[in-house]
Amino acid sequence: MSLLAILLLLGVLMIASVQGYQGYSETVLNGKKYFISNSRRSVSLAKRNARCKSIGAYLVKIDDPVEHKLLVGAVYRYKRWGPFFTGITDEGSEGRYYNFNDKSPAKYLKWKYFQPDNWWGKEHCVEIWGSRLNDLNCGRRGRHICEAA
Ligand SMILES: [Ca+2]
Ligand SMILES: [Ca+2]
Repeated sequence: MSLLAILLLLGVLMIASVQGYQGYSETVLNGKKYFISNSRRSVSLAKRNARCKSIGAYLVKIDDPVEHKLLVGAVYRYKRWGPFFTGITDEGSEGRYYNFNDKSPAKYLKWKYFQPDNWWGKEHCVEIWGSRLNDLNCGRRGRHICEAA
């Protein structure tokens, strides 16, 4: 391989590494864009949503069984450690789940068995866990999923 070819290849690799919305991996489901955060830093629910907004999105809402299934598939294909936070929460209204971004009631909640359990009274965020949902502590380290606005 010539030096020029190597330099070209390096250039392509560098471009590839900076692509993808500042720390997110993009995936298109049913014609709509979703973004999974590459980082597992611990941030607040509000900060997660703010990060989504910075790329023209919001923390994911799950509206129906179809969207639920598509997201479960996307998380499965991602093949990295979670947890994977959604925008669903019951913060400030225990047991009444709503979407953080617009405060609308959560429409579709397919819980894992024995969930939500509000463990130690401290679980107010919702993650995709396997093929279902679980409530967990909002301050946990983890990724989050944004949905294009
Ligand atoms: Ca709770
Ligand atoms: Ca739980």
